[in-house]
Amino acid sequence: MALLTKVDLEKIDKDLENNIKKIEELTKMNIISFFESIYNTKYKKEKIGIIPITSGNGIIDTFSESILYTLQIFNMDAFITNQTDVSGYYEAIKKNADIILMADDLTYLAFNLNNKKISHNQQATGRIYSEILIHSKIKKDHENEKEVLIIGVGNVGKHAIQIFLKNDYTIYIFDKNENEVKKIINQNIKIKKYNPKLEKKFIKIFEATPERDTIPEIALTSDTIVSTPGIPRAISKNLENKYNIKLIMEPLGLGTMSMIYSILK
Ligand code: 2YH
Repeated sequence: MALLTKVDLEKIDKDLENNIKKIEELTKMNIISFFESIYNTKYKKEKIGIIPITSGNGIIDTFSESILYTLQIFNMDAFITNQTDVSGYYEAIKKNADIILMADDLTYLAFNLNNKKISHNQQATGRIYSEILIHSKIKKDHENEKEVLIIGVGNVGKHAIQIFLKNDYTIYIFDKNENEVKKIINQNIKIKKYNPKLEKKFIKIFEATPERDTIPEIALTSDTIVSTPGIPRAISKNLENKYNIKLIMEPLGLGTMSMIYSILK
């Protein structure tokens, strides 16, 4: 799994602002209503404690600060603990946190101490980036509006598959792990192996891989929406501009908001 770096988070303010604007344009919904409607929850001034974690590769410079920035953009009451790890947890509870957020190298979680709901970043990320595609209002009457190409069927992509299945999509999957692809296509008739030779175009593409430039040109049209939490960049700048792609791509904030809304009341 890719570990975020300071460089990925460098432009979190601009990234977040641009992506929120694009999501609002695509879904015709205000961003907060969008999160509320997906999870059927509301933020009611819960206090959120962010705990820096030193284990494994240690503290990522600006990780906790980027989370705090995101929560503040959404007018949430949040703080970063002065202490790290177990002492940070203790501090968060003592400061009356309702929700805690913390991440090591494998897991980024949100836990609501009041209702015991817990969220894993991979699941919440898979969910939000697929919901964006599902709720995007497509201008023209496309026959393949209920088809999606999913590139990368790791932990995030697998969650996306479940969301698209629930919404009755036909799902084309691609992953360099052929065995995994075989296993998944056998699970449901609505999941098919993507074959680039068929020259099939997609209006909706979901990407979650740790690789660069994974989106094939052959799948693109001038109406394609690409939704990707993937780091590094799933589509080259060149292809993005050539097809005027509507691109939702942001390293941390949208996944974090998805985690929070999933554990609220
Ligand atoms: O970036 C990560 C992992 N890839 C898990 C995220 C799941 N999508 N972890 C961040 C580690 C943060 C560090 N321990 C800190 O600064 O607290």
